[in-house]
Amino acid sequence: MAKVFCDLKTAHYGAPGHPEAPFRVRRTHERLLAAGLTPELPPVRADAPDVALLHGAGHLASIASGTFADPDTCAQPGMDAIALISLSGALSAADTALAGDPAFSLMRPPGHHAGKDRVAGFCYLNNVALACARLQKKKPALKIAIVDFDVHHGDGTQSLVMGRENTAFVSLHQFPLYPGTGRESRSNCVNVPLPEGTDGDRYLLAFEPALEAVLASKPDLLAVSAGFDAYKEDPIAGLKLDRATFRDIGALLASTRLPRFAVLEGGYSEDLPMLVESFLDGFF
Ligand code: Q9C
Ligand code: ZN
Repeated sequence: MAKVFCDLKTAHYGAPGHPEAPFRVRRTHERLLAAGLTPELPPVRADAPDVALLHGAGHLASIASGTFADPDTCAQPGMDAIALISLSGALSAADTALAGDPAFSLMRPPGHHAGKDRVAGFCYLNNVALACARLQKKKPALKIAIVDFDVHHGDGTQSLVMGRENTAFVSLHQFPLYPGTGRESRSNCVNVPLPEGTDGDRYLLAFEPALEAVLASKPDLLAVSAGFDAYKEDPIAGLKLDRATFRDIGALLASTRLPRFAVLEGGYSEDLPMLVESFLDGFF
């Protein structure tokens, strides 16, 4: 049985007018319920040792105290606890995938811009990279391919997995766009920069070989950074995917028949709930 993990306790934070807003999880949760998916609380509770697998010793404390400087990423009281709950969803989804069921973490904040000692681009802890590191701590031989279809380059994830054994990373993203990296591939990291205006058909033409490229490493499991900001109506980016393309992306990932989990990254349009539903339609 496919599983969705969600904890609405984390849905309240945010600064007025900020795109990474509570409606994203609240309304998507409602929509998935209506579609017959029943989100569960994450059974795994993330804590400091899970973070220390990849982040620096002072990272959680700097999230708590808000002593980081990123104009896009809010400092809020209790942000360390909120980020840990979001991480819990990713850890639970990863465990579920390893046990054989596809899973999705419907949580915020997102994670793929977070680096070792770096909060950035609405991200505090790198949920996907940490979930993979934790799986590989339990099973060192486990080969993982991370697929990032958020419209922004997964720079934090790339920085944390570059050269890492048993891990391959592929990111498709609008380029140039924030964060400005990801123009070329290097080592175990495949980057597919796409021009502004790229539509769903052209996106899928790029997605299939990109997926093939990381499948060449013969992964045992897929970890997916699922951002929905490549959507044509997204307020902060310029690709032109429609809802059907997100179903196709999910179906292509599912067609690998590999154990798999996905974690919500970006996606800021009012249509996010239906985009997530379409993606899960293909992915589960
Ligand atoms: N200061 C995610 O989608 N925009 N993050 C910067 C120039 C930052 C997006 C604009 C966008 C971050 C997870
Ligand atoms: Zn994004």
